[in-house]
Amino acid sequence: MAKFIVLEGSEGVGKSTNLALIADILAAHGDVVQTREPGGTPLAESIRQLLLSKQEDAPVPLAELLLMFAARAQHIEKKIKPALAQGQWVLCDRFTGSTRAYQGFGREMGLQAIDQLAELVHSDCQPDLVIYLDAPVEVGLQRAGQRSQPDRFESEKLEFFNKVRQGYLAQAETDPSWWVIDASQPLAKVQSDLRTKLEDWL
Ligand code: Z5A
Repeated sequence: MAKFIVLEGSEGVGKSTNLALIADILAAHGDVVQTREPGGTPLAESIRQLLLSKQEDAPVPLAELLLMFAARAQHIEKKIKPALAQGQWVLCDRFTGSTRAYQGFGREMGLQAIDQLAELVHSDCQPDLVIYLDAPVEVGLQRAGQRSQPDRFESEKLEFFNKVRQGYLAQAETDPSWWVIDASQPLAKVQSDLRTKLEDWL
């Protein structure tokens, strides 16, 4: 049966790069819908623009959190659930694990409100597997560093991304549906680790 798989990790660790490999592996097992958060539907992509763009009236942390879940509610109802109902695999770049890491830990909002929103928005739609690409923050930032115009999140300081990583590691430690892949390794090794684990799991 097709499942809901999420790829997580902080800035520049290689999510986009490895999404293609995972989609290829899954394609041998059925149709794959590749998507991302925030985003994935026209409305949710518009919310993504609001969240990522640098503007004078930047969202305060609570507005940022609520916008993440507004986009997610739309994405789940319009795209994720219909795909799963049709027996398609859903492969999503980021999900609520990002919210716990970025808003819960990075913005220091804690997990209580996030867990309540997650319960409200998707208690009936949880990832079957979360693949977390882990690397020291400096490695990801260096890889992503080539970008000429960093967005609002990419403009955060090292300290913020270190808290985000702690948030990810805390989730991976306590949730058995999470895998940790060492993304600081050369790409060929990251991809062979991913392939081996995923093919075993499938
Ligand atoms: N956000 C949030 O705060 N709360 C939420 O609930 C959600 C999101 C859902 C948008 O995410 C922002 O939204 C995100 C968190 C926030 N901001 N940040 N930071 P995004 O996914 O669009 O943005 P991103 O994380 O910045 O994606 P990214 O920078 O594109 O990173 P990536 O996809 O993980 O990396 P990549 O593009 O695949 O790789 C970067 C470079 O490294 C590239 O040149 C690769 O060729 C290279 N690379 C990849 N792997 C390797 C290895 N192993 N060795 C050497 N080089 C490598």
